[in-house]
Amino acid sequence: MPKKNKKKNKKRKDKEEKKESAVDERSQRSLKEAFYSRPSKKQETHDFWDNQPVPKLDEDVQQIGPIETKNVEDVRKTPYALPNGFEWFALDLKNKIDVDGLYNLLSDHYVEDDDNMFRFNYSREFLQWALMPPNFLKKWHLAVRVTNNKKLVACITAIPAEISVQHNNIKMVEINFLCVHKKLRTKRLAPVLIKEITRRVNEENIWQAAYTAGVVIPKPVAKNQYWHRSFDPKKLVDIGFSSIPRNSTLGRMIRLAKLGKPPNFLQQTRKMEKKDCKPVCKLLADYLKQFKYHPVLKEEDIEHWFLPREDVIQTYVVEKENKITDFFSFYCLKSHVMKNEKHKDLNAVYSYYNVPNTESWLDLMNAALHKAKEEKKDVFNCLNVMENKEESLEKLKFGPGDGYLQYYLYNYKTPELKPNEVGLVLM
Ligand code: MYA
Repeated sequence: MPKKNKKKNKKRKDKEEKKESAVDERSQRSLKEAFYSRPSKKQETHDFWDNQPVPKLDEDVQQIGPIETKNVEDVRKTPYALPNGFEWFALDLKNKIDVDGLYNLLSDHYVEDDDNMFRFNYSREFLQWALMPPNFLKKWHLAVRVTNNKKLVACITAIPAEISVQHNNIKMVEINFLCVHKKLRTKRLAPVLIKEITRRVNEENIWQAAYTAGVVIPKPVAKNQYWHRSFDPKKLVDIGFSSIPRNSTLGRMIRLAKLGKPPNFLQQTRKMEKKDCKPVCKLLADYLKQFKYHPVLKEEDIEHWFLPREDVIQTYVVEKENKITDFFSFYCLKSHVMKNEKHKDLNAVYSYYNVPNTESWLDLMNAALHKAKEEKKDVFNCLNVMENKEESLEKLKFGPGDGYLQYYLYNYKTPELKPNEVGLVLM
């Protein structure tokens, strides 16, 4: 081909790519944030939350520290009363029957998107991973059963954690899996569950908690947004997770979803093994110090949270000259697709902790995308925490979702944090 034509062709190709990348941006923007509610109008009064040690929604928090202090001796000795016909039950998650019970309750009644098209489907293995870290307590795997037939109808969980808030390390709990059976909703059972888990945590001389939610209640510490990188646009469009933007076609979306070149260090990347816990622990601790809200993890925690478990958590380390220099991780979480004949599951992964050290954040995240794609996932999700910043995410063809996730602290004040000051990922 004559040189001139080659130049012309290159120019045209560049122009087309530029155009496609703009279209791509729009197509990503139309991705639906499937799991947490869109920001809703703020509720004025909160009968329950207005009487808890949390800042008011309109409070301009400037201080850092606990809101109230109490003694273990003053903690109520008896569980809170449940409505007649219901009883408290501590789940034994080493027991298959209890794991099945929890799995079934959440599988049918846990978090859905605003249009009730998708519902989280945490696997049994995932629940055991998420709820049995070192020093977990059975009494914090709290459920409500129907007294007659022992059927589980509600739950809430706490796990022990050390969390640094504005450089203060605090022994607290992480609260998760608050769920009430659909037929028992809006009967004020959630406040009873929250009060009872608080009592059980206070019994252990712990007074603070970290949690996230899609709803806005008094008062978020940070508001983060989900971003999505699609691998299978056809399926995502079919199930209503994504839509084809005006000025685009499915074919174009498919073309644009193709991954770029993998980073060179991918050959020096392998799944994390037990022997890597020490260097991974050190790398993560050094990295997380720069954020204002982050977990403090010991080697035994690293072993639990990061060692790969099939279809639950994947961690890859970069090894150079027998040294672990960087790592990345993501967890695997399916959702039920509720209104589709062809597809029953949405197969997603969520970015967990990435520590770029000798490699750039961009290359590390690109490597994570390649590994997740190899595992045949439909979409790679992440929050705009840590270094997951808009300008970098866009380079890897992530698009912002339309939902937000709020981070909270119970009984601890801190000025509101910017999304990238958060160094904590809860599942
Ligand atoms: S977030 C995931 C929450 N789960 C779901 O979204 C699953 C589907 N939904 C349900 O199962 C129910 O709708 C739930 C509410 C159970 C959510 N966090 O019983 P109600 C307040 C906190 O009549 P229901 C996760 O797991 C609401 O503002 N509070 O309502 C983290 C109202 O209070 P107020 C919430 O719809 C959980 C009251 O409940 C939430 O039948 C962290 C209404 O109660 C929510 N997500 O049930 C929990 N949703 O009148 C806090 C509603 O004041 C932990 N409400 O507005 C706090 C720390 C505890 C430990 C402290 C130790 C020191």
